[in-house]
Amino acid sequence: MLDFDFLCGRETPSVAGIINPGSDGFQKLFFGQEEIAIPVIIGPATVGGIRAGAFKIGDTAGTIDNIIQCKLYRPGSVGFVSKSGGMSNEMYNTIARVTDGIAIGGDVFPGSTLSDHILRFNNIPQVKMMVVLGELGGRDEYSLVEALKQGKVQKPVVAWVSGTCARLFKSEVQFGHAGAKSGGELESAQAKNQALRDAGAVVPTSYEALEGAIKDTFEKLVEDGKISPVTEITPPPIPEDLKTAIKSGKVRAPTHIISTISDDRGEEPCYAGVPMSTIIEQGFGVGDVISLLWFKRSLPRYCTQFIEMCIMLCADHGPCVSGAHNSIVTARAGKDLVSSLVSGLLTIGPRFGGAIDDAARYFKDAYDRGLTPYEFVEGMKKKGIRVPGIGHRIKSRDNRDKRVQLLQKYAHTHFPSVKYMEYAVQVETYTLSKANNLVLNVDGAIGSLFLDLLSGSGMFSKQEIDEIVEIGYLNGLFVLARSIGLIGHTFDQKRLKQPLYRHPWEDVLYTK
Ligand code: Q5B
Repeated sequence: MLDFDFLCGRETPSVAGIINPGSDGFQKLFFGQEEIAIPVIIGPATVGGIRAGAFKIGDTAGTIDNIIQCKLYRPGSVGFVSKSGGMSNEMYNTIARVTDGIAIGGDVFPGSTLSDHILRFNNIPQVKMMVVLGELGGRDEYSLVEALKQGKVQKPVVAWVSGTCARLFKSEVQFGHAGAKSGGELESAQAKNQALRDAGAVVPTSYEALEGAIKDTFEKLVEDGKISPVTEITPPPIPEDLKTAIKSGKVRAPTHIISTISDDRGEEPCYAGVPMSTIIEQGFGVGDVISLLWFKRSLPRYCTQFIEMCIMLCADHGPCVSGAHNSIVTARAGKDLVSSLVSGLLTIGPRFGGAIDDAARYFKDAYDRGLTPYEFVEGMKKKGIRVPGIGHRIKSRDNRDKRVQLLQKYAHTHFPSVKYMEYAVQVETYTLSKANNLVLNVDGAIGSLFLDLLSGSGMFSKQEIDEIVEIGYLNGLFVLARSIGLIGHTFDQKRLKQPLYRHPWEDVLYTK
């Protein structure tokens, strides 16, 4: 309908709302090249109607190509009324150059009659002749016969009542429409055609001859000077939908997103080219999936096991750490899972859990430049930067972090080289000489050991390692791991039906 409006040169769309019972909201549609939002209110129950060159409602007249072929984008001189919307489409084609019509529907009790419209057309000066397409069943055509007999219609009427084939059937036949069932001789197509003919309508001998009858009547009116043939106009081209144009190879459009890690378009999703069935059948674990989706390659088993160890060891560290505390407070404020999770995740940063990338960056830089632990730590101090990966609130020389020890033990057994981790331990030895709690923490252990994994596995070029460290992949391990714990804490609070958290006054130092 909007394309039709555009074709007719309307400046504003004729569609104010979309009728669709049970639905609401807005639908986004094109009006020419511009997108508009139309409210959804009620729903169409008919093929619709059309006034050539002015207004179209519903699907009547079919595709835009058909509408253009039938020249319905501009008014003509023929008023057309039919008992069927579907049959109208065929008649639009037949009448082609000169149409202006409406379908009244094939129901037993239609809302308007053929003669209603013929009399209306009779009063429209622009309409010079009328075409009627009736059908067997009902007596509607006789109201037109009466109007013709009473001289109420002054313009030529070309009519045809379809359904003459009904007589070929031995029993009574119900055609497509509810009202298209002959209820006796008077309602037959033959009787109604004869009555219309007798009343003065132009009625051909068959449907095939209808086009000729319309043509002859139209040409006579032109000859008599009653119709001045319409000056043809070229309708504006309707912009083609991008999808259709691309499909037909007419246009090419740049994509807006590049993706290299996964593809869900085939029979089964693939992670970095590995189909889901392979991942399951070959018993891949979370470490393998992370290898594929983060590093775009399958890493050796000892590497994926190390990744899984990091995830398991960092999944939670009790309810008192920043992330868990935030998630707990948020869950107790009645917020949903995602809000509680995100509230906890947002605490991950340079002091809490998010020091892995910086630890890898600084340890790598210091080791690769050959700095002694003393030069490195004192250099950082001069710059006022705390060494990432060093120091803990509760862990110390005498209370070592078991997670760090487990990771170190695994790496010593499985990694070809642990040079970065050994350097980090030398740094720790130096920082411990300053304070008891300046231990290599879990962030520092993962940061240095991942450098060893990247350089020792032989699976990454020097450039790729630099890129991974520069982009900062490794905090992702803590984010992913700790999400497991934060979700757990959220469920725990909800399960325990904990009330709104309020921090006690006694625990705040109020001072001026
Ligand atoms: N000083 C972690 O600080 C903490 C120093 C340092 C040189 C350092 C601190 C720090 C680097 C960031 C880091 C990850 C904030 C930690 C984690 C996960 C977790 C958490 C959990 C889990 C602790 C006292 C004196 C001061 C400081 C000096 C401290 N750190 N000097 N390099 N790195 N580390 N974060 O204890 O002379 O008195 O001014 O920022 O790696 O987050 O379990 O809790 O799984 O959830 O509050 O394990 O080390 O010490 O701030 O009072 O400092 O030591 O300059 O010297 P603290 P502060 P001064 S793992």
